[in-house]
Amino acid sequence: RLRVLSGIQPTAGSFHLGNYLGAVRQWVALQESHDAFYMVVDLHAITVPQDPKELRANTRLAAAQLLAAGLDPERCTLFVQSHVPEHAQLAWVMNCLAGFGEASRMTQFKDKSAKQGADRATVGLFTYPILQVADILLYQANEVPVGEDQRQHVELTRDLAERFNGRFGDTFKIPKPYILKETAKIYDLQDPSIKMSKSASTPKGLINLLDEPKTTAKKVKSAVTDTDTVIKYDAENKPGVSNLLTIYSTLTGKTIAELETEYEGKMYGALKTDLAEVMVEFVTPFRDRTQEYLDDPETLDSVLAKGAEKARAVAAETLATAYERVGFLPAK
Ligand code: AQP
Repeated sequence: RLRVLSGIQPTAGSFHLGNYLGAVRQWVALQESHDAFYMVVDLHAITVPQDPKELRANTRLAAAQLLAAGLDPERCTLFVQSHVPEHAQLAWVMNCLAGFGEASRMTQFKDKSAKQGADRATVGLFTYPILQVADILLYQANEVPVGEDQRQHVELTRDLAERFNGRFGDTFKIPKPYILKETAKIYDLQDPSIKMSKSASTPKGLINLLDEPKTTAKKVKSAVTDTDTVIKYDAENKPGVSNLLTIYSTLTGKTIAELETEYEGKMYGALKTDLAEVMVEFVTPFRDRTQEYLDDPETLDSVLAKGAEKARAVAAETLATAYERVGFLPAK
């Protein structure tokens, strides 16, 4: 079995539709065919200021949402990043291998630090991609299921793994990004030229899965389309409608072509009303299931404890090999 590894931040509380369609949905599918490791990346979360109480609550909330989305602890390893100290330990080694220039070229860092003001961005935000490199390499992952915005970080992982292997001998698997073309980038409902994101989207453009279903329906119905009237997929000229068709198609399993036929001659309003209904049908049980997991924190914590134990067994072995290759004197 090939191995996959991926993570999600516990920062915003609710997952948004981009997180789900771009990443989490694939995680659920891949646990059937792959040896799957998924984590809530709380170490990444503190690259921007977090309230400690909220961070703890949001970490449980993220795990609850992953289970609600369909991750099954019998089929995958689900854990919290900070429960496995090897992440931070390997990250240091990788920090010492990465060039300052190559880290400076990470577009996500450039965007996020520009937003915060370069002087206010933390060093942690700068080295965040290197921590991600360590996350992936520790598990010898073959594939990394993520959205398009993470492609550059997986490329960096490949570069650093090759550099390490070249310098110290074959140690790490070279991972590949696993990015589904159709859902690689879900766009903001109000501004379909930008990705749906918790930091860049306005509340109306962002579908939070834990919002009141009524609010979600309203957001879908007021999604920006275009002045044309034809319902067809054309990402370049009709980005708003194309985004809605992608979402509709993924949530229902109908192909885009089927939807185009179904909506031939119909108005945008009809598409939005139907999609609003599809969305409500999706988020309502998702919210309920999330709440059920939250209502039983002991079970949730025990799932995470077992996950951490399984993850640590793999991570510790890789770290020990990496330390040995680097030349650290083994502790007796
Ligand atoms: N719009 C999106 N379309 C497709 N995939 C997306 N992902 C995020 N947005 C989209 C994917 O979700 C996974 C988890 O990402 P994250 O941990 O970075 O989650 P986030 O911080 O909630 O994502 P945001 O909203 O993108 O955060 P900001 O605004 O801070 O940048 C990843 O696999 C990601 O690709």
